[in-house]
Amino acid sequence: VRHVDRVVEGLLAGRRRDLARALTAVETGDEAVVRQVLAAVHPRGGRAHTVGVTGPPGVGKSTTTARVVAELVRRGRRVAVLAVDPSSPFTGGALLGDRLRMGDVATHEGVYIRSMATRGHLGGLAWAAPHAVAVLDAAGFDVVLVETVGVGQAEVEVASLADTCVVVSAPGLGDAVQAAKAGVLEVADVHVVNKADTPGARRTAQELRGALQLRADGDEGGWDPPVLLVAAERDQGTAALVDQVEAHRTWAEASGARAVRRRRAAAAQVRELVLARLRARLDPVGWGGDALDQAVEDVAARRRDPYAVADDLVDRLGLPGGAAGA
Ligand SMILES: Nc1nc2c(ncn2[C@@H]2O[C@H](COP(=O)(O)OP(=O)(O)OP(=O)(O)O)[C@@H](O)[C@H]2O)c(=O)[nH]1
Ligand SMILES: [Mg+2]
Repeated sequence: VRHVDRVVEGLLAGRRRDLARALTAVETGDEAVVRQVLAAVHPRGGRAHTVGVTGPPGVGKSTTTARVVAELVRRGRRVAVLAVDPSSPFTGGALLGDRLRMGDVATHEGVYIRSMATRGHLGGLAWAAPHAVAVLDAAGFDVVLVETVGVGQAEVEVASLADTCVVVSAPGLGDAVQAAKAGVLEVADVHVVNKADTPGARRTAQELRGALQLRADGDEGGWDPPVLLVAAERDQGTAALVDQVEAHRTWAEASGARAVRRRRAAAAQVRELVLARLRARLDPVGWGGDALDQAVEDVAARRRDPYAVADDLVDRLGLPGGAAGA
């Protein structure tokens, strides 16, 4: 597709309109377009520091992100924000809300803010978000912040794909126990207990430190995730937060932890694409259609056993080595 080349050229040259087009392409475009964009941006990426910001709904992720952006701008960085909204198929409302929260900083020329809806898109969040990050990375931003609501496995996965992951909680809202349930404690490199201006914040931080201590044995070695009290609305604790985010970056780069994490992210992406291709090859043999329906009937009616049916379906793919995965 020829116009994709022009779009990629434009985004590499720093044209915002083309950046927006490329993001729309990887978010909603067909596979041929996504491939073309990725082929162009992937080799040019890897320089940006990607930072995940996650946590339960309403804890202050967007407010905190806005403060972090402002502080990074003060430090001379070019910053992109990808606000992933898992609940709404329409980006309009979320985008407007986040823009408002971002305030003046949203209009700074070194800042780019983009919301991304996830529901209703083929492949979902885990598939589209890394592509969008790759585009922003190639566009030359120093830092790419990805805000996701840490409620589901997919969101946690996206957060864990970042170089540095900030997990936000707040007293009453995402306390330590809730966070542990959602599986977000493990992915945190920096913990923020936001709304430090409200009662209970200190205790929430204490509980969190206690919960972390229980898990501390046999951790990554060398990085001890700090628990920071922040009052994002009053812009208190924000500079300390940015200090820790940058300290984690320095540590991860020097220790090799970043390389390990990026390799893991690459593995997850490749694995997902391979599985998607295998699924696509099942389609012509009636995967999800006649052949599968028939197989399910046979198993349910006890005419055949599930292993025999699975072997049979995989056999029809004609992969070398056959189906029996023994
Ligand atoms: N008291 C207090 N309220 C805060 C603070 N930071 C954010 N809030 C409020 O908490 C509410 C949620 O803030 P957001 O930044 O939208 O939180 P969020 O985590 O991004 O929310 P979702 O994206 O909807 O999950 C808003 O009403 C904010 O004004 C803070 O430091 N102190
Ligand atoms: Mg938000």
